[in-house]
Amino acid sequence: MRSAGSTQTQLSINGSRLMQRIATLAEIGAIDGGGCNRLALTDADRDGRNLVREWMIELGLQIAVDAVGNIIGTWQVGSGAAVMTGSHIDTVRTGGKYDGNYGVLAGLEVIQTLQDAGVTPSRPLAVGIFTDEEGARFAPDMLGSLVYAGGMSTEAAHDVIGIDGARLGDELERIGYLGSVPCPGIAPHAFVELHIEQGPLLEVNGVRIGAVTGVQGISWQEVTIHGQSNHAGTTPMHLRRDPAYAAAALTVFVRELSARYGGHQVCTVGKIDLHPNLTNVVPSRAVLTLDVRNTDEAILQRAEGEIADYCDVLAQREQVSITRRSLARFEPVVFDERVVAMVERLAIARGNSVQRMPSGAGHDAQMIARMCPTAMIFVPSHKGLSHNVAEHTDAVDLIAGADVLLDTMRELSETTFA
Ligand code: HGY
Ligand code: MN
Ligand code: MN
Repeated sequence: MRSAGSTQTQLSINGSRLMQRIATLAEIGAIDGGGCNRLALTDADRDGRNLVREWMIELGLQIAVDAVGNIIGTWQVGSGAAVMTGSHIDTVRTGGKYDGNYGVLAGLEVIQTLQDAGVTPSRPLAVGIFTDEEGARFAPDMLGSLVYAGGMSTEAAHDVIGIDGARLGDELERIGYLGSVPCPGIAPHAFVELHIEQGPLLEVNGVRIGAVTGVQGISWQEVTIHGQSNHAGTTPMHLRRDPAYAAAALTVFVRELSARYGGHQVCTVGKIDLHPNLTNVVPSRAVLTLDVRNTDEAILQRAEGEIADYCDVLAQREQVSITRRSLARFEPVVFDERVVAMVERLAIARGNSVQRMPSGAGHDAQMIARMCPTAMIFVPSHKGLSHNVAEHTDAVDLIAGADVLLDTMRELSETTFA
């Protein structure tokens, strides 16, 4: 790897402009408590897309919308494949202002800073807004970047049915983002994503910048449990075939599995739907989701195996039927050491405290890493909160992270990866 970037004059992003854009975007889909609800491909997501696309046009970027609605804004300067940054602007139902939004808007800020300074990089710079990163409405998560990277066909993505019964392709058309640019997308020269940590580590350690080494493996399953609907008052306990009880037992089991495994093992039951969901009826059906993650693929597979075995035991014991459907399955990803080391060096050169760390959350970078040298930059999350309206990162940290993104993108545009 050769890099001519280190002799560049140091620039700094316009912090108030970045903070203003974050605040303006956060007004779209704003909910009580200061957060956002812009589930993928809803009207609110459309409105957020329209706003950021306007900002891209104001910067003179060439806009490409692809077949799954990814928006790629490119500053067509220099030559060769673009250095790309980006993230997502869809949110979970109780999202914060920064998850995803920060990385997209910092990418625009980097380009505007260079334009203001009359500095033209040797390569095009691109900012990606990837569709449905959260996967909260349409599974899997990171769907848009997965299709962009060739990990899922456009047709399969269009046919994904959301938790509300909507078809992804129909929703893309309805909000006007069924683009004509084919997927997979053009491989960038390199990709670097700036994101809030969404965990407690940086703040607890008093460190400002995370040089992210990779992303842990993710296994999402939908578990459907059928029992027998019955009268809550007349049905003796020993005669019940109660899916709600089975769902609760499975929830406790995965919590205890995480405690037994320790380390990076995490399990979450985020969604439980009972039918008919009435006070005086023993349910006939329970549908729940399992989100199981680990940085180690072998341990993640062991956890999946234990869960499958427990479901068999539970079905037998409670006389219910249990079926499982995979919603997402991604192996752990290790980022390119050359880019991780660049992030680390440039962050230190700016006087930041830095530490290397894996990401507990999924990110678009883990998909684009299939196409080109990729890494991520983290800034602290206050109290480690995210997917929560109280999500917060101090402006000084957000600005510091964007300056590291600026330096990294500049150096990547002058770097040749042998
Ligand atoms: O699920 C995740 O980790 C990400 O927020 N989509
Ligand atoms: Mn995110
Ligand atoms: Mn998220």
